[in-house]
Amino acid sequence: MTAPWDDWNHILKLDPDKELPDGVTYGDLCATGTDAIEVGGTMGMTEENMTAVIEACAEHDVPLYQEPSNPSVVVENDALAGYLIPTVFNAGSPFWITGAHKEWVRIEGGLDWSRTWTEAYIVMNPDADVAALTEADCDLNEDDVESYAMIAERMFGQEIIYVEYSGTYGDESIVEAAGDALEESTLFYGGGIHDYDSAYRMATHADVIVVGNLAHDEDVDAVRETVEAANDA
Ligand code: 1GP
Repeated sequence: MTAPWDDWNHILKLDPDKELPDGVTYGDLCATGTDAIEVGGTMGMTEENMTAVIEACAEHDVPLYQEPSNPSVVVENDALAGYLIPTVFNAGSPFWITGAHKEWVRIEGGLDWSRTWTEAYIVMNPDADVAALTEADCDLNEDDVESYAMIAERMFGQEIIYVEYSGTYGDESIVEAAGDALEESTLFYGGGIHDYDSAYRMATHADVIVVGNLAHDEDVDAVRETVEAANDA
């Protein structure tokens, strides 16, 4: 079975609650060569701001995914290639493991299963909003992360394992350990990628790197460099 992300190296994650830098458009970001755009964020998500970003990207030729952060913001839009639903394996609150999901499956109209997948997050930056919200236990060493990656793949059948350092550049040896633990699943890495070198280094350990803040903070050339690095690695 092939999955959409089998051939991806790079994802651009756009946060509907954040502005773009002056002079940068969603079209510019879609044209960076990134393999997919993920629309999502932790705080301040509404159906309206999600929809605005989805519509701004829809006219450009790049696969578009929504990553809803809670059941109330799932947007039904034909422009979406799909939904990537997070589940946080090291969450302290079960709401972020299965609780939100039990609400997701009964949203009005139901989930479109043919376009819905999950991402098994391992949240690693204790200072990130996502860590606070999910009460994640981020005090994890290589062995812990390797074990989480292994159970996510082999016990829970997760196709995407996502080592998330949102807002800070992660520990490469931990990301490498997660990669080594996986046989078939795809490893996403996100957090603190800010230039060619940081993108290249993490892309040697992860199958797909996710770039977020850079798109909101720097010129589009900086984003383009991370795409090049992901493809070079
Ligand atoms: C956030 O993993 C992504 O969910 C990307 O992180 O914003 O630090 O690039 P940054």
